[in-house]
Amino acid sequence: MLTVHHLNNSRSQRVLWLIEELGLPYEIVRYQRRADMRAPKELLKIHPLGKSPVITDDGNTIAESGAIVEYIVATHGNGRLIPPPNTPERLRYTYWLHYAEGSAMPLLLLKLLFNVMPKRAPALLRPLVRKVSSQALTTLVNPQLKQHMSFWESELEKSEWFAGDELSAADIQMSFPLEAAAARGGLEQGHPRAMAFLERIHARPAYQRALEKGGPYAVGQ
Ligand SMILES: N[C@@H](CCC(=O)N[C@@H](CS)C(=O)NCC(=O)O)C(=O)O
Repeated sequence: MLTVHHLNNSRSQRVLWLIEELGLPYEIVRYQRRADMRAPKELLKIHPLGKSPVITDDGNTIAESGAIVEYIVATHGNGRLIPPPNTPERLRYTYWLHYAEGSAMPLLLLKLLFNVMPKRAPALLRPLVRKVSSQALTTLVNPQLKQHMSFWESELEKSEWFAGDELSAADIQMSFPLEAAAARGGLEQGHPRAMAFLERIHARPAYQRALEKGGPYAVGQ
């Protein structure tokens, strides 16, 4: 039985959505974030890094959302949510599947960190930390994030979904960076296609069922 070890308000929401799109049977084991937003220690019993998502299935334990998406689509997908091999769509699919966590999320995490650091710094150091963070945001993070968001916008101009005209698991993987960018990256300014993408996915019955199962979800807030 496919089991999702689900941390509330986290990337594992994406895995629930994928499984709901495929209509597969599964069970959820729930974990609550601690007050400091870290995962509870019990997740370490499932995988040495103690992060979410992680799934278990048929004696396998699989962590890292891209690897989980690949595994579920290959093992249980029956050819669904993945473009046929040796097509331009398949190449785009592979690219976005890796890009989401490899390139987009590190930038969005830096944005979150530099925004939070001044608030968490000891009072005496706060002005200095604020200055350093603000400089890092202005010179390093924000310009790159802007470039990435324009890239998403231009790709969504080519086709409605990231890998072509059909929804694929790459869109499910890309949903988290787009949701994070809408919450804290300024996506709503000048990226109508990316915002329409979010509206389209939020309207999907499988997305809504996954939300009901996963519980409150507020990426980046
Ligand atoms: N690149 C990993 C990131 C995993 C990750 O950082 N997960 C977060 C939840 S969104 C987590 O477990 N945070 C709690 C913690 O680090 O203690 C993936 O996509 O699976």
